Order: sequence, then structure tokens, then C-alpha cells
Amino acid sequence: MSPNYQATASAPVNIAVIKYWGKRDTKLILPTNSSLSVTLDQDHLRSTTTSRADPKFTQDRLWLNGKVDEIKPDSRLETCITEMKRLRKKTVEDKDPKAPKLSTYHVHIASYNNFPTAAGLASSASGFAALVASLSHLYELPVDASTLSLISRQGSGSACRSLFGGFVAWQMGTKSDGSDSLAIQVAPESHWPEMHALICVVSDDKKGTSSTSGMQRTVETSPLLQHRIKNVVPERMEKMTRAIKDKDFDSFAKITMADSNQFHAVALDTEPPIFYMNDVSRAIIALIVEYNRLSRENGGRYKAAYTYDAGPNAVVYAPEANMKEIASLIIAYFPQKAGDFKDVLGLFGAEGA
Ligand code: 2P0
Repeated sequence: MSPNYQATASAPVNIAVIKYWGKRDTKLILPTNSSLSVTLDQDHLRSTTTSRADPKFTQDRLWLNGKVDEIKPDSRLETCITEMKRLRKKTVEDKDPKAPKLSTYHVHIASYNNFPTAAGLASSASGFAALVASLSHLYELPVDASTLSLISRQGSGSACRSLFGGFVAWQMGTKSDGSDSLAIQVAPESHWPEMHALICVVSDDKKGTSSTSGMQRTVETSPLLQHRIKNVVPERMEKMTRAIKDKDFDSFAKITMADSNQFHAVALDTEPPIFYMNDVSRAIIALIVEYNRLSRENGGRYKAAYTYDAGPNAVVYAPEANMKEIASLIIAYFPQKAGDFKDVLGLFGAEGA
């Protein structure tokens, strides 16, 4: 009987507070700017992936939410699997002649998301992070999460950030081979446990313009993106890193909302224009703006920060103490079915990654 080579890992979604939008290399997935995100710790928003290697398998195969998904030649999936096998050979088999030659076996991979895919909830981020984390366990790779992020990045850019918990930066890097375009942890979740996120599912329909094609249209046509890349993001990355290290929610909130606004502005500046937010998204912005204005007018501080990705759903970051009030306000103004709002308690990273 042959030994059982199998491993399971899970990874959560991350929501950027400084947005990635645009590639300078579409094959290697190298971004036009650095980005920074918060990894959400919640059972509702995770991908869980099991990988198995067996000399009897005749090809690599993938099941996504129980359905066979073709691994096309030269696809992002194939690239990630090939790169993981290469890393197994280089870091384990070449060093120890007795190590099983798992890099020569085909793999079967089964992955599940427990939330709607492609609704602007970053399913590709958690999906590719869980895939790479599970293969890393299977292959017992002696490498750190930043090294794995170089590979998950080639599955989906934002996936490099989901290999860490807490507050995570994707450093864009400058090299043309992508070897310095990786994720690092700015601070673990335990650094700022009061930070919570409320996900407001405005719509779980599939989005109209995919991030991959939308962002390249922006690169090709938006003059505003060039301004953002050169003059805006580098300073924001520094200020946001400082805000997180200092647990300065006022600065965190200001930069988060400004960066969400500018991301949607560059989408609108694209030819033809891209609209991700809808009327409900904009009404939630108005509510958070008013909530902050009332607090600040009375000598208080920012109490909440909204951010929107490539879809209409709102994510509201706030100190835990404000969350009940914010959820009540949103439910009062936007009556919904129970379960549409998910208070994401705490922050957490890919298990064992
Ligand atoms: C982000 N988004 O930083 C930004 C904000 C959407 C808006 O990363 O082509 O799915 O696979 O690298 O990672 C969505 O882009 O695109 C994204 P690919 P990805 O989270």
C-alpha cells in the first residue's frame, strides 16, 4: 500500500484599505502600485483546500465547490501548481535523496468557498492562498509565508496578501522577474484586536466587469491612474503603515475612505467607464460620512471607515465598541433579511501557513 500524501489548509479573504488596481506585467502579476489589506477572521469567508499526491494519478485535477474545473495549459492555476512542485524539488528533494519524489506525482485538489464567488468578496484571494497553503503542507516546504506569497500572487494578485493574518502589505517590488513583489505582515491581528469589520452584502450577483480585465483597461486608458501610482499611493502606504503601528483609527479611517474613493474614481476614469458601486453603496457612504461628521462636530473622532472593492458590497471598519451602533444604523436605514450583515469578529490569517 502506498503512503497517504494529503494535506488541508484554509485561508480567509482580505479586504484592501489601499487598493491594488493595475498590472505592469500581466503574466507574472506584478502590480503598478503597492497595496495594504486587513485579513478577515471569520468562518463565513474562507476557502478550504485539500491536496493529494499519488503516483497512480494520471493528471493534475481540480474540483471547485464540488465541480470539476479544468486546469488549462499555461493558466494561472497551472502556473501555481508547477511553481509549487518546483519549490518542493528545490527545497526538499534535491537536498534529501531519501525524500519521496512528490514533485513527480500528479495532484488532485478540492477547494470550497463558503461565500458567493465573484461578488466583490475576493474569492480568488482566499482560493489561491488556500491552494498554495495546502500544497505547501503537502510538500512540507521549509519556506516562509512571504516566499509562498510569490507563488499565490501568480494565481491572483490579491491572493499574496491572504497568506498572512492581521495587517498585510503587498510590496510592488521593482525587479522584472517579480522576485521582490511579495507580501509582508505589517502587524499581527493581536496588535489591534479592537479593529472589526462589518460586511454589508448589497448584492451577491456576479459582477459585471472582472477585476482582471477592468484593471488592464484602466492601465491603458486612465490618466488619473498614473497620478495615483506616482503621487498618491507611495505616501499613503507609509502613512497607513504608521497609522496601524500607532493604532491611530482617525488616520486609518481617513486614508481607507480616501483610497476607496480614488479606486472608484480611476474605475470611472477608464474608457469605457466602470461602475462598481450602486445606489445602495452610495447611500451607505452617505450614512457613514454623516455618522463621522456628527461625532467630530461634537469634539469626537472618526467612528467608522467604509471601503468598496470591485463590486457594490460595503465593508465598514470600526473599533468593536462602535459596531453595534453602526449595524443598528445600517439595518434601520436599509431593512434587510437577517443574515445579510456579517459582523466579522477579530482578524486572522491562513491556518498554519
Ligand atoms: C484589492 N482588488 O486590492 C483590489 C481592490 C479589487 C479592488 O485585488 O487579476 O482579483 O487576479 O490579480 O487580485 C482584485 O484583483 O486580480 C483586487 P488579479 P484580483 O483587493
